[in-house]
Amino acid sequence: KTIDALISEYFQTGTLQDLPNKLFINGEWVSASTTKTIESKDPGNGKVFASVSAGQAEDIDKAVKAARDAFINVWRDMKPSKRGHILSKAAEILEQKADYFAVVEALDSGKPLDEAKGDVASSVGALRYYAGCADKIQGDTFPLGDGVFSFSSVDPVGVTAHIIPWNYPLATTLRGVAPALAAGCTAVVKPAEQTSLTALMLADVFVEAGLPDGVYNVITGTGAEAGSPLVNHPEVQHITFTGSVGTGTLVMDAAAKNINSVTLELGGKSPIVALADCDLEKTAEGVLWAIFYNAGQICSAGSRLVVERTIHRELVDRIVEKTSQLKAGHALTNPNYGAINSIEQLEKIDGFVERAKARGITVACGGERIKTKETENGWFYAPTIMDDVPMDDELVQQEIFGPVLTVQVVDSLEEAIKAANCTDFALAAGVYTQNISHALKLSKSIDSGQVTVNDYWAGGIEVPFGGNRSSGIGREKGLEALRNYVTTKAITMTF
Ligand code: TXE
Repeated sequence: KTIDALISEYFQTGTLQDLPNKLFINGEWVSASTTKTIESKDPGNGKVFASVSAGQAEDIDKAVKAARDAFINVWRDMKPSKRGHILSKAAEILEQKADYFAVVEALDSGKPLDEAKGDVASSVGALRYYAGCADKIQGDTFPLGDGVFSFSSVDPVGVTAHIIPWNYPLATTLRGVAPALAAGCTAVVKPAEQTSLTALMLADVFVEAGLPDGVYNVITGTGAEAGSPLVNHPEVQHITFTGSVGTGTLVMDAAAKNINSVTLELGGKSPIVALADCDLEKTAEGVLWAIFYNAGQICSAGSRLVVERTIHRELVDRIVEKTSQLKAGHALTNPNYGAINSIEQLEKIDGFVERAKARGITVACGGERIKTKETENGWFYAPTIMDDVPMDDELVQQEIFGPVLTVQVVDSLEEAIKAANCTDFALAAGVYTQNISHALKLSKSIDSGQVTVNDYWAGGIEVPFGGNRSSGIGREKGLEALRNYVTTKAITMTF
């Protein structure tokens, strides 16, 4: 079906044909052990358009056992270049089905269709990148002198669990699953209950690509009923989790009980430092998209602007001016500004802003839900800028996970560094300056997993991604991600 046919089917019927609603275990679509289901709601109008199964501990157990068998019997020992070939094939198939995936992703998450297309393209990119890595994971030799030969074998860890959030459902799934599979591990995925469809649809892509049964399994369900049994399962060897700090703590606790490794990609409150000598236009444009892309529902969104006083007024005015270009609407009408994923998240954002207003904090723009003809009864929040906020305010300290930019005004480079590092989070940061020494100084001094200079979203699958402190543990993307899924065995022989 063409993209236009899919869109008109949705607007005429309120759903799409053939959306998956079963669990995918051991290469087969199977019913869950209960008849309970979870509704998928369209954030653009609040209506239910699909439903998925509420998987239970029993289903998780079946999926983990299938993944364990597939690991031991097929995938672990398959020639790595063949594993890579299957992943390449999956990339090709996903690319052919990109429009279908983008439409479903946009509907499920509320993000504009073009943003969803970008997510599918980056997911294809992740599959291709790690397909190429499959036969390049190799060991070392160690010098022990005459009569001894010592070398290492780098082996897959086993069954890996992937707990996925709702803001980048497909892209986060493949960001973890692609390197895991390339390394020779098998996977059990638990998507977010709000956005389960594309992880399920991916199963058909893998089947068509020739992935052996049991290598990729998907159990939809709630965090408590499906996520918790998965991360607590004794046969799981590594957990890759993206989500909130609170749930991340529970995941790490579960991993500790089984002595498992974890990759935790948690929240952020990432600063963008704008120095007096920055290119104001480029900075305003960079900040606009750093906070308002995906309506701010990005762990690494640039949610705090740390700006030197001499340019504060002009820069904020320019960003405010630019927010008038953002037009909210239903994801499938392809606006340039999308919805908030759930009513709960919308209320959370509203709560932060209303409390700040009550404390007397200046609202430079936005500060309310959007209710227009285009947004019907959907969950939309206006692009919001809260100006000149004190360092200890909750707007500075806590992750809002929505389209709210918090501005902090500083008087020197030293103050800017202090302001940038003033939260418990340390995920990402941006720097806007024309002075290379200042750019280097800030890049080194800001505590974060990544810093970009003069273009907030520069980067790609090649670049390691992750945070420090409350923002998490470990890195995804790049060659570093492969380390999450392997263990080193040292073999020493005497002769
Ligand atoms: O997150 P949860 P929620 C932040 C953001 C947001 C807040 C709450 O600030 O407002 O978290 O969102 C699964 N064992 N981020 O409630 O609970 C759950 O089913 C195992 C930032 O959605 O962390 C889902 O699949 N799994 C983030 C996933 O964890 C459990 C993206 C994330 O849900 C579980 C999303 C349990 N006990 C939210 N409980 C980012 N870093 O990008 C829940 N889950």
